[in-house]
Amino acid sequence: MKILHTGDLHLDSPFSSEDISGVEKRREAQRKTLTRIMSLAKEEGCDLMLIAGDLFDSEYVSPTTEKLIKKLFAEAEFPIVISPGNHDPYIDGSFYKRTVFSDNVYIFSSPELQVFELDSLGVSVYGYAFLSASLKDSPLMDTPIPSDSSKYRLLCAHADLSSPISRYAPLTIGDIHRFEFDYSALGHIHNPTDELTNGAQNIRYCGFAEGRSFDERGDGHVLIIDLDEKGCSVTKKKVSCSTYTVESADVSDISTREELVALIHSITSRYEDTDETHVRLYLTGFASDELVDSITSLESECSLNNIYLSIVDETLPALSGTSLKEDISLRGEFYRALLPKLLSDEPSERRRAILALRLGLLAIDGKDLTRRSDE
Ligand SMILES: [Mn+2]
Repeated sequence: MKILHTGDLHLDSPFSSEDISGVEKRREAQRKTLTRIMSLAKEEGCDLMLIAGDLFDSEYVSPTTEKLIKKLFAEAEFPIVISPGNHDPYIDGSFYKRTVFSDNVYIFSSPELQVFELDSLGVSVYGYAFLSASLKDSPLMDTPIPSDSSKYRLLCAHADLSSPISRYAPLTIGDIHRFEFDYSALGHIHNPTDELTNGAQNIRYCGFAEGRSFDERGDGHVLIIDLDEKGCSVTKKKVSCSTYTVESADVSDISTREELVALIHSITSRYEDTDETHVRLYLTGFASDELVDSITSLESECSLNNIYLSIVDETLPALSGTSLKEDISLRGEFYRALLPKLLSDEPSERRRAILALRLGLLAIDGKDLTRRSDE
């Protein structure tokens, strides 16, 4: 049998770093990704879909999203099992509780282990629901293991395997092995690693399907599971509409705005043929004040149709290098005092120190600081 495993879509996320039109665009992309997922399940001939929590980002679900989900779920010719997570708990007034879904939709509603017996598929799907933003006990911990059955035994759960004291359903690998699930479809960790599941092929986090920020970089996927008596094989399928990516460039050899524009274009052009891409570009090295002043205006100028560019200025003042190090005046003393922080591994500390150096040098030179107040 074939299963599509997804979760952590966080539909209707706030996208608070975007402007109003940007927010609606990103939410639309999330809906498009869900539509792609449903089409993929059909194309792949999936018998079952498992949604391992955080389908929604919060209690708030927009009317557009509600309508789309009801339609997509009703059109699906396979059962859909949902286990509500910490972002979309099963509570009074929630979309899950107040909506009348088509008969193929099964939603867990208890923090204790429940089961949906899908006899026509020969499958028992175990799971549970978050009833609030946390679920402190492992729902598998004190629960008797189900007696033998000829059916496939699956788990669909929003759970945190990373810590036994997590507030987000702290299951352990041992818990899962004890139940001898043929496949465990997990949600909650958006960038999963193999260590979390001890590399087990049949215990998987789906990861994010559509990135929402620079913390979720690269393509988003769902998992397609082929399950038979011998075991399961898992394939990742790309479904995301847009991606987030991080680049950096040293500008030390650049002296004019035109050269900087050319450098930025050489980076963004790598993404010209991709879907919508959000590029965060860190500029490093040494830059003159004039070059630094031009950076803000470059963001929109260098953003192409499908590329949204944000530039983070991490450059050091061009004068600083060796000349400041050996400067015997207050300028040199100021630079040397800041140097440990300028070289800090902590990005926020480094950024603050760079800003302090720029402003400090301007102040020492008796220059006007107000034109830089936007920083
Ligand atoms: Mn999540």
